Amino acid sequence: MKRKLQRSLNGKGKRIAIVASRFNDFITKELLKGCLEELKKCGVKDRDITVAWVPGSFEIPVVALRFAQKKKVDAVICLGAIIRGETIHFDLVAYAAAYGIEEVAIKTNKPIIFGVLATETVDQAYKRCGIKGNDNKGRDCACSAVEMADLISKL
Ligand code: INI
Repeated sequence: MKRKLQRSLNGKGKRIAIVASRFNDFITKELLKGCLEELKKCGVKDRDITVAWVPGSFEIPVVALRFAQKKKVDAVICLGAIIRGETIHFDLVAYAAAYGIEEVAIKTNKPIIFGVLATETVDQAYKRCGIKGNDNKGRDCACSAVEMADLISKL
């Protein structure tokens, strides 16, 4: 199932923070690359983009919260890659990241975009970050951030 992206996104003047996880950075660097390219296509200026790296997806929410609390940030994009191993660690990190990120959005009333992949295999992650095929979740996240920042500013 493919998500429908809104056409004619205008990110001019929108200030975007990105929190990216270093764990599995062979995937997250690709997500970030796609995200930055798409933000620029939407008209977001380099000077309005801040990127912070964290050790793993578990650490994303606390940094997302710090960014979301800043007046000068209109949306936060969270990028991570959680790939199932042999233990339940995968589930714990995936749930903590997902619920933590959602909590930041609700508490701060800011768009916090969920770009944390949770896949069974490395191959599945390749297919979602543009290494295999054309899908890149980072690109989708850029569009969602611009769309949501615009929507929230109008409500
Ligand atoms: N962090 C990830 O982002 N992806 C993973 O696949 C992963 N696994 O599998 O362990 C992972 N773990 C690290 C975790 O996010 C924290 O950085 C660590 O537990 C320290 O708090």
